Amino acid sequence: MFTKAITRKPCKALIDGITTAMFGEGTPDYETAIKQHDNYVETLRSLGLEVLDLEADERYPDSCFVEDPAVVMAECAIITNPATDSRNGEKYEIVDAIKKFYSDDQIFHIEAPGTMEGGDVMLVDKHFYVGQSDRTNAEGFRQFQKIVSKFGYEATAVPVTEGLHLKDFVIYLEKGNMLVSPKMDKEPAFNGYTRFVIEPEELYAINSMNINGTVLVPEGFPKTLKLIQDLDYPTIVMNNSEFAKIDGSLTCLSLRF
Ligand code: CIR
Repeated sequence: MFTKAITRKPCKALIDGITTAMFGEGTPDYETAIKQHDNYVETLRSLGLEVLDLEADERYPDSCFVEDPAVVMAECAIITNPATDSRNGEKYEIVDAIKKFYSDDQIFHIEAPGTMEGGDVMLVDKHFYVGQSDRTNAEGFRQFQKIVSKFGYEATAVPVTEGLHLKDFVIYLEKGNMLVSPKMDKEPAFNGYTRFVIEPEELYAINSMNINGTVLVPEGFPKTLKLIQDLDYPTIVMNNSEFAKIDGSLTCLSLRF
């Protein structure tokens, strides 16, 4: 059960966020992004989470994607080392929020030359799957594994070759079910799970998000929505269009614990 979340309001500099346009063309509209973000925060609250919604930080265009500079779990929080110059400083700005919920001896850091972003980290029960991507390297994984093993977690590295982060291509929906890209479907690490392959035109909907049994699904992907509903999950459809324009998905917008 999640009881808390941390989010950060989008800043006006959002229009300069990093993008490969893998999920859509165009520049985000700030006012619409604010509305979508407010709705996101309210939706988490409606599902029972206490949400700490941090102030916008104009120095970091991508800073609303708080999932990346930290990884949180019941026992500890790990401040990551974001790989791009424009995002690396976000790791200093998330610490104060993390300190509201974790004591100093529960906070760990990924240090250079290790890099890591939380979008590459997926937890399934007590097992972390960690994408090896342009943003998370082998040294980042090595340090992460060492930290989480102290708390009884396993960690497995998974290559990410299709785009930004692991959780753009595989997501765990609980109850043994995973949404996967056609390529991730072939990843041996996920053989033991019930996998549902999402076709390329609905790829963005892989990053749906289970919050205490209800699945938030991005708007505009009817096949994936039906699939999730047919699996008997209650769903809430979320318009995330402005974040999609800069490669942002639903999970990126919060840290949940
Ligand atoms: C970036 O490229 O870093 C941002 N524009 C998008 C980050 C998305 N984060 C995530 O999936 N966890």
